[in-house]
Amino acid sequence: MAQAAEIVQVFQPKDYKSDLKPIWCAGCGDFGVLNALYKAMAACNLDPNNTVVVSGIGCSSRLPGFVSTYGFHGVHGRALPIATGIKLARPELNVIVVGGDGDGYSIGAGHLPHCARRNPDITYLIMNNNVYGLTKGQVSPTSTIPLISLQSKQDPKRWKTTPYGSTEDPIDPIVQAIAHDISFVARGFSYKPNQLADLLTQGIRHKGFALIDAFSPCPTFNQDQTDEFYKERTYDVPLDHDPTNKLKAFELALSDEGFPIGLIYKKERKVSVQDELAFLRESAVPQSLDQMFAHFMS
Ligand SMILES: Cc1ncc(C[n+]2csc(CCOP(=O)(O)OP(=O)(O)O)c2C)c(N)n1
Ligand code: SF4
Repeated sequence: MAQAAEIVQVFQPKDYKSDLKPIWCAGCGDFGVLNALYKAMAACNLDPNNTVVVSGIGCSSRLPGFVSTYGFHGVHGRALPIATGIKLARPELNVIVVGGDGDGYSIGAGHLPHCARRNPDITYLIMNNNVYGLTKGQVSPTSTIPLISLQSKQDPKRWKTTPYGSTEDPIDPIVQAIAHDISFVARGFSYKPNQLADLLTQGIRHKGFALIDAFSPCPTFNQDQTDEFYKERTYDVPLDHDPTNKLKAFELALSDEGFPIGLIYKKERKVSVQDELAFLRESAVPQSLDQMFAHFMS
């Protein structure tokens, strides 16, 4: 008897575009990141019906609206717990988390080490523009000293968000991620979209929590960390770098030669929390809203 042929669904990057056109400013780095994400989703052949893109709040966090998968536009800084909850309840879904450096490294920073400990099988893409874009140019934890937005330089009376620029030392998200033992740590650049797409592809395929920090310049509010700034200071991770060597990963991340772009750290970690707590799923997840209300009202 003839065997039924296996149906392999092949998606193209265009299949992930939604009907909404991005409303980012002309020249925003997030366009390059979005295109890289479309390519990576196609490379992983993610079924849009089985994929959810979760975000916090910010210009970058608008991204789920521009992708034709399920989406969850969450609360500022809380994308990771929402995504972890989705993965716990529906482990068969592909869960991709997106947001800005303000969202992930400022208000949401406390979630990173704990998400690293739980190691859920989700991918976190941070569009790092070293500034708060949506709220018009305040400094973020990755702003260099002294970041003063264009408007502040030209007309401090009108733009007062950061009149003295950044006064605090920036954090290094890659060094922090390695210290937290996040099981896949990479850095990309929106002006190198093919390389970023490849890193995202690897991150989505990685079993465990993957963090990809992508430089994504904001030409409207950050005149210091521009595309030119990063073009001059980024370089490819050397071919002989061993990402499984934690000390070498720290060495690379801490090097003052510039910003390495590529896979920096990778560790096979124990099975993720969503598998360990699988036994809770049947009893913990109400099958309907009515059941949920009944559960909490009883
Ligand atoms: C609880 C809470 N605090 C503050 C805000 C205001 N807020 C909205 S977006 C944002 C920062 C956006 O910066 P980032 O996350 O880096 O994203 P970008 O806009 O640069 O892409 C802030 C402070 C908010 N919406 N909710
Ligand atoms: S304000 Fe900056 S981050 Fe926001 S859309 Fe414009 S260029 Fe992009």
